Amino acid sequence: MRLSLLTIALFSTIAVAQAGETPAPANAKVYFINLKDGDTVTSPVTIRFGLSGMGIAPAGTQVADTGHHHLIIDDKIEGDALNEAIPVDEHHLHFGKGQTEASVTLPKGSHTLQLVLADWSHIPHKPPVMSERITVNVE
Ligand SMILES: [Cu+2]
Repeated sequence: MRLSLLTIALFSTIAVAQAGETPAPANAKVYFINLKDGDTVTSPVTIRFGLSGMGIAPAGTQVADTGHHHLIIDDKIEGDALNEAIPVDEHHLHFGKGQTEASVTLPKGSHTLQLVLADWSHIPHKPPVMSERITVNVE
């Protein structure tokens, strides 16, 4: 009993220590190069990811001041989620090969888009490096 409690405590400590601890330079900035809030687009839409103050490294490669892009569609990453690996689903696209643009298929209608850089293990940096969340209309 005592042993298992200790094990749980140890694992929790490790999890907390690893979460969202990769530092980002204060001047780091991620942004949409070719889209702005209110744009009307057709699907598939080519989205170009801008990054300044940091570099790109593929997922799994741990290098200081780098990360890989994530496109968040119709969702947001906030609160505790900022300390956890970004999920992998249709609302959270990972560009773990180091891609800086993508052709993305979106259903017709209004959608929010946000870029989030995350570290080698898909966890946002500290402080988080996120673009503004824009709304586009897909025709
Ligand atoms: Cu990722």
